[in-house]
Amino acid sequence: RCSPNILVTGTPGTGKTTTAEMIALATGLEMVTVGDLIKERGLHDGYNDEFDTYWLNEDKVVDEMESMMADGGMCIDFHTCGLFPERWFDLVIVLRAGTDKIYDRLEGRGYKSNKIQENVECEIMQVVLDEAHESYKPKVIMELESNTVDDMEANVEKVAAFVKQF
Ligand code: DAT
Repeated sequence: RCSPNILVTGTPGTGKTTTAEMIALATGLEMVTVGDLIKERGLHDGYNDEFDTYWLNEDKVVDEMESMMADGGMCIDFHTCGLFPERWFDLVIVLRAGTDKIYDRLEGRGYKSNKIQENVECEIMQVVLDEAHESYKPKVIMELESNTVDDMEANVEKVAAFVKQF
């Protein structure tokens, strides 16, 4: 492929969707928020009331996305990464943020306290970073701080440079 596929992953509230939007604007890659795709196309097994989220159906998600990933040029964002085939991605960005930032951002989004707590623990335990290392080669993984707007702008510049030299 002549244009890369990029995955932006990380705990909810680390800034994936915002960062992926800015990457798409800066590079011309097409952005897909996988969480929205799951809702719009029903790629789930119903609703989990306890955690206010859909039960993920990994096979439905991967089958649906296979053709859109085939030719490159995609920047996708999702809060977990182990379900995607390794061959899809040329760059896997793992965004990290302080637990105070995660807390404030998710509270601002109206999340219930058990869901905020679950995600704060996920970030402390670096669950998504570990999952990325289990699923992708070290050379494609880029761990980036996303605490401030300056961080985000610097991250987008790094990714834009990667896309340019691809
Ligand atoms: P995610 O997609 O990881 O759940 P988001 O992109 O929706 O996160 O961001 C959540 C909120 O936090 C949103 O209001 C934008 C803000 N935000 C994200 N990253 C930020 C950063 N690096 N600096 C300041 N605010 C940020």
